[in-house]
Amino acid sequence: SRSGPVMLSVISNYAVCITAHAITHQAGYLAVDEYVRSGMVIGLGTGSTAYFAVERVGQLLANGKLKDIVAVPTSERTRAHAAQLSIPLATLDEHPALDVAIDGADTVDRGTLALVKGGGGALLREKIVEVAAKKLVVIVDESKLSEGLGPHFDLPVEIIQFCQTHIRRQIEGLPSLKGCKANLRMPYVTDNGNYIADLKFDAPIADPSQAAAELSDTVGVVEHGLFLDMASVCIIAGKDGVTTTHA
Ligand code: ABF
Repeated sequence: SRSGPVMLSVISNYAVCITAHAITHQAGYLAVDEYVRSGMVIGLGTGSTAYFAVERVGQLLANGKLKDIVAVPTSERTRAHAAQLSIPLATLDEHPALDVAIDGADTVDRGTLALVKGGGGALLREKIVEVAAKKLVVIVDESKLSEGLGPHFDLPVEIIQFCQTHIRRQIEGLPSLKGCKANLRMPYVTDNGNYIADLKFDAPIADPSQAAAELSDTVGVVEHGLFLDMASVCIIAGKDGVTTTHA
């Protein structure tokens, strides 16, 4: 019968999920334990790894080990999670300078800690919050590490809805992105009411700084998921434990 192998595959996928969950949990908790102190203004990231950092802040506030924290969330999802844990929330309008921000990533370049972010669709709020932080602590599992950026995970770019096909064609024609395919993420609208184009590459982006500049100069692009020269620390959860790399 076919049920045996199917069942085995379900069980082994479940085991992989549990393992990934357990290791990213450690990275999220460690980031808070190492880098968040009472009295800080902190940025809270988005995604399944950042979820654990939010959870840890909530725990430490509840048991009194952290006090006087103010948090700026990077998405409506994170805002709701933090509010549920009674974490005091604010915006950059009230607190324009953050002590630290903690967030996940879709790709981390091993050599430079340059990041691709935005798989979760929150890249614009993540970037505006995280550039305001003195320190950006990135938390990932080891599957996110790569040599260079591009083929490992499609590069998300937030674009306006108006003339989205034209904007995607403009992006595909940028000199530093030649050969990429800008696919519209459907159905998806960001917290800011925009669309996401996911850029697919066959080879690593040769010059990420140039690509970032060309994307930023494209009319209709709101923000892109290249986070260059931003991460100070990367906490990496692997099957043999958690390691920390500094930029
Ligand atoms: C955020 O969540 C994003 O920038 C990134 O797209 C995503 C990573 O999610 P996960 O930790 O669930 O893989 O950090």
